[in-house]
Amino acid sequence: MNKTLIKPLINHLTVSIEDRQFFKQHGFIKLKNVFTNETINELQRLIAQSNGMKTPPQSYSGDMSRIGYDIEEKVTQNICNSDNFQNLIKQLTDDRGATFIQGIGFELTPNQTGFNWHHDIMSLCHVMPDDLAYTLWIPLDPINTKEQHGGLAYVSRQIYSAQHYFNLVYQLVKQDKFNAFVQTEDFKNWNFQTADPVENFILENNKVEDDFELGDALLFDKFVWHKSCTLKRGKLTSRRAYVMRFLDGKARYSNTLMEGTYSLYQATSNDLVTDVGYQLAKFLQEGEIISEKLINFKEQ
Ligand SMILES: O=C(O)CCC(=O)C(=O)O
Repeated sequence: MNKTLIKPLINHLTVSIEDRQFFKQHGFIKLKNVFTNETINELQRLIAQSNGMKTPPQSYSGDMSRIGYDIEEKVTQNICNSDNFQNLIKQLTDDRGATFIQGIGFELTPNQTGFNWHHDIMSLCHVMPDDLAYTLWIPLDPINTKEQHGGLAYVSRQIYSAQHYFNLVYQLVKQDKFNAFVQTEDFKNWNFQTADPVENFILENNKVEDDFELGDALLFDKFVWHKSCTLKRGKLTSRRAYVMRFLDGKARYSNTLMEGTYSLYQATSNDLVTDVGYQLAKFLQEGEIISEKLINFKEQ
């Protein structure tokens, strides 16, 4: 086939030194015009047709109409394998690159608040606490902060980072009497995923909320606090987003943190929504550099 007829899924983007510096300092970056219209159409189709998209469990603190884990198809693989995409991620990670682990779909309808301030320890608990992992949030409807909102709000990790939670949970799950402790009321009252009132106050006062056109995306690392913004009533009948989670090219696997975090979650009577950690465990030992073992584990 004539190669010039194949349309790229991802536009070619060059990231400036200032952008790289910004991402390192703040932990997030808005990427303009990354995806072509064809890719956005494919992703809209993917989440509309996915059997995985369903009403979220009651136990979710968020008010979201549909959510689905492990939503991946050819389009996801094509994005990950695209030279332009790999090049973009390399530019933002000092050449380390990143390994894809999971695709998730979200849909918010008018007046729904989505998820409160949180960090993604549940989704990104497979790596050592200090090692990096990323979320690429791809809105599938335009976000206009002067009209309906419905996007994401986030806070620079220079102002308030979630890093200490990853360390705290890692220390907790390594303690001898950890299993007994998580059965106590002291533990059950501890919320390790969402912000407490003081944190809420700080996060609300320092939040950034951007507009997004179709094709734009937000990349943020695992230490960035973020929340959904309520979709106000207006012409959009819902706001959809496709989320891709990645582990940094130098991130080391942690079975201890993964199993420990899953058991903390279950100790608070929640069912696991995904077993991606157990799937990774089939290929990896504690401390191994994930990208050296798995180029893309969903293709293994
Ligand atoms: O799309 C949303 O509103 C939620 C996304 C989110 O919180 C996440 O990907 O962690």
